[in-house]
Amino acid sequence: AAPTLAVVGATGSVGTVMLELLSSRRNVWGEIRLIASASSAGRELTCRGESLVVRELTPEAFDGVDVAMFDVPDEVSLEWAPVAVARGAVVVDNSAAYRMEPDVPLVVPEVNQEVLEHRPRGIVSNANCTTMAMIMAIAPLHREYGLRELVLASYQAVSGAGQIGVDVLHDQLSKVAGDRALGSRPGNVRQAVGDDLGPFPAPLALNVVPWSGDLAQWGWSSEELKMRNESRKILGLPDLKVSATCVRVPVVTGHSIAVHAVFAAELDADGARDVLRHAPGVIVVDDPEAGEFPMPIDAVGTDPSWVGRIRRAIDDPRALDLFVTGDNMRKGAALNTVQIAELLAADL
Ligand code: 11C
Repeated sequence: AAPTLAVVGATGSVGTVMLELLSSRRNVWGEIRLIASASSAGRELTCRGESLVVRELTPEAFDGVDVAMFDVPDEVSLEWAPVAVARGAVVVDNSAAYRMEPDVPLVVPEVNQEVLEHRPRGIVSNANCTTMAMIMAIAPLHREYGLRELVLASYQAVSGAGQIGVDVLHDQLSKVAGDRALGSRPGNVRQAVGDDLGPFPAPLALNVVPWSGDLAQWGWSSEELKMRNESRKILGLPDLKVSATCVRVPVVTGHSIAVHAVFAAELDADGARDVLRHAPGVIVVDDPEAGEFPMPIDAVGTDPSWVGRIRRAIDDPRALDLFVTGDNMRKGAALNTVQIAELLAADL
């Protein structure tokens, strides 16, 4: 019989994209079971053209489930992924809860699909959305030239912080629209936006905020450490040097990353462009004279990582600078989770 899939967190914004993907991709599933917290249970959602009633998250909800995709807060995954496993499911978890556990594979199918085989805890992790967009471009370059170091700056969309982030940005934009005095004197944007900043430490409208996630250690944010630690794990390079500065920008969906990558071998931009053109899940958009760059307004709603501005560093023949944009809700979250679930289904 075709395998049963559970979607845990089905009513959230990533859950919504998961249902869209399941409705449009090759249909490998038998039953699809939607699960959410008690407050969302009973809601009806459409998947594969069928209306499905959301079930409450209980141990019994996992009975008969082969694969369970989780998009819930870290603490909910910590509590419930082992429950799903105990009931017989393999869990694909999009939270940060298990990513760095040595006995949990952190899988990006185009990059390290082979690690999926070894999952002694029955849990597979999905990478952070900022890491994901970048790693799709860097992994093929690493295979060709041998990666030594990454210096990264992210430009992250507000949807990374959930629907609340999107709502807050739109509210702020409507408060600042039309007032041409705003942004030319200190404090006047803060005043126009008011105190309700949602999940962000400062206004996003007419601004950029060099902070994403929580304070981790030594002044680094959790998002910056995720980019470092997850890149090391996915690429199998435990000593890779990574410095990231994570920045939130007034974009709804589409995380971008400016990358300075240093390699063991000398390289040139044309060779790198050629490597990237042949890489799965990557699209090269690199014609500045024609105004063609990777940008969130174009990448949103698409599957690949868009890569452009590909240049060899002027001062180092072993270093490359490039710009990457990817839809943080799709490949950055829902799509990669669905891809892993499909690989598991094929192996059942
Ligand atoms: C953001 N990347 O843009 C974060 C959201 O570890 O999965 C995802 C956090 C995570 O705010």
